[in-house]
Amino acid sequence: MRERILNLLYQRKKEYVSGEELSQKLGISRTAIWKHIQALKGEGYKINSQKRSGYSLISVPDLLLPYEIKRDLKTKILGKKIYHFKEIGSTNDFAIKLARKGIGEGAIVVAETQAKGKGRLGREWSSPFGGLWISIILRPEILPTQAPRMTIIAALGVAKTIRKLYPLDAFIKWPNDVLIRSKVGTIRANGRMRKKRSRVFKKVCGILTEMGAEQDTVNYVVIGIGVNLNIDIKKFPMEFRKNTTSIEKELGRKIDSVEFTKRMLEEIENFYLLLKKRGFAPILKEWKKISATLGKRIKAVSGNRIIEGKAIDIDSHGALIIKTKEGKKEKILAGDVTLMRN
Ligand code: BT5
Repeated sequence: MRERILNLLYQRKKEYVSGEELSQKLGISRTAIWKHIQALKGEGYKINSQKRSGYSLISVPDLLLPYEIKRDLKTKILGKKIYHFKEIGSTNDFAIKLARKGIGEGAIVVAETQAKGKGRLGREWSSPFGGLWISIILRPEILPTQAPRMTIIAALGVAKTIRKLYPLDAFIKWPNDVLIRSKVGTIRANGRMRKKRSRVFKKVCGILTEMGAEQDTVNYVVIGIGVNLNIDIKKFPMEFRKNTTSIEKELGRKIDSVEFTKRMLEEIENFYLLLKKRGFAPILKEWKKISATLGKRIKAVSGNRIIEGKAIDIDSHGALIIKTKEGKKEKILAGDVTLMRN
């Protein structure tokens, strides 16, 4: 009901809509309307009330509220159910609980900040206010070994969203990072500082895919996506600040987080539907076009294996193929990759 009231006010933003009209259109009493309006104000919506004229929506809070994400969202699956938190431990942990309880695919969990954001292998994910910390629950018909495909779909969705919405060069670093190559860097040449196209790639997004599976069946996949949107880099710990960026930092202005979230969900869903319809090959083709890994000299750490060489391909499971100096081809399904200077 609250969503419907908001939508009516939103359609005539800054005008007044009478309590009478709302009550008639929605089939509830004027007192009930008033109560919902109070609740919306409590959530941060600025709504003017005037006895004679009714209600007028002045502004919406700068939060990733479900009503805002759902408005005009063009997805069939993703975001049908949205759980929103001002603060949570980890959106992935909450999403896993929901998935185990049997929630349908497409539900999402989003938080303004996470106290215990998780990276891979028990690492911490810094999640200050201003970022997008979101988990998507899916139930794909894939083999457990094909789960890396879901990370690739999410990374593609994020990178495409950044490229479509802003004049930024977003790339994907295998397996789970989205990086931005700063357009301009300053270098010292012949004793003078000069502006140059930078070769530096910085992390703007990380993805953590977790799944519940039995033998050959995947019960659920939770794709956790963290994107640094409107974040001042100084909010990040010193240890990884140098290699980290945010959309705000790259653009030099704040962006509309709700718009980003909607477009990102749409992009990810498109790739998910493409996977269901046409398999992994077209996804891989898209991925390769914006890979920051392929063709590069890299150092990969996977479990206790350390492999140096040139990243030459991704196979149909999403595994990275590396050609070593000795000409041997090695394959890794999961791990950390460092890009070396070519
Ligand atoms: C990742 O791990 O990149 C996966 C991050 C997934 C975060 C999302 S947010 C929503 C959902 N809920 C969760 O609890 N998690 C997911 P990994 O590749 O292991 O990278 C972790 C490393 O990235 C850390 O050790 C830091 O060096 C660095 N890091 C931490 N926070 C960062 C940030 N906000 N931006 C860029 N780098 C960060």
